[in-house]
Amino acid sequence: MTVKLQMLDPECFEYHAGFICNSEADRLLARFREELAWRQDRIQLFGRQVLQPRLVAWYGDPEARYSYSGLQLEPTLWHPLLYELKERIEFATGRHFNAALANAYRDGSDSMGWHSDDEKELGSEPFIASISLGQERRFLVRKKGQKSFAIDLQHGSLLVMKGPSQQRYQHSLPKTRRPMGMRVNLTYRMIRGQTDSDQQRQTAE
Ligand SMILES: O=C(O)CCC(=O)C(=O)O
Repeated sequence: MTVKLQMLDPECFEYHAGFICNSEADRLLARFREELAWRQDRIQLFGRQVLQPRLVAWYGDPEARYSYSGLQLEPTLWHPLLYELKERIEFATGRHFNAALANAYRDGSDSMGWHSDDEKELGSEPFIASISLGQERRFLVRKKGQKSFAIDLQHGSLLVMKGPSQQRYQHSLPKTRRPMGMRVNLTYRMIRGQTDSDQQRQTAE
């Protein structure tokens, strides 16, 4: 079921189709798929080491270290086009970002499981700007413990997750048996440095 966009909780989500026009989105997709430092990491899942079902790349300012699913990501310095796009999203949203997680879904068997972006480095109400390039894929959202709804993320679109979205909702990008081409997703984020009290707590643990 595709969501009627007015169903989206406006405190938590905004969807902007055509944030990037088609011809430019085509050009960006071609550059990013060739030029980003893609890697496929192994993660721990139910006690087993498995390959993540997608490629990832982590870019940002030198202090923007991020850990999720047991991985510690050290940022690669900004690719100029990724930085240019960051400035454009900052201008449009009035928010600042110091890092971007890029995901590449090579075909319908690549996916992202249910999760919230609730790592402590993101703060309690992260503002995440997510650009989709290439193959349209179905993005599922559910309020924790409730039925999910779907948004079809179009080439060149911008999805914003903000406010209490990561406390109230989980999201995923499921596998599909339908033939699918490559999709590149760029999620711009603000990584907050550790506070002195975080560091003291960790030292004490
Ligand atoms: O590919 C997508 O749109 C989902 C990305 C995502 O859930 C994430 O990076 O946390």
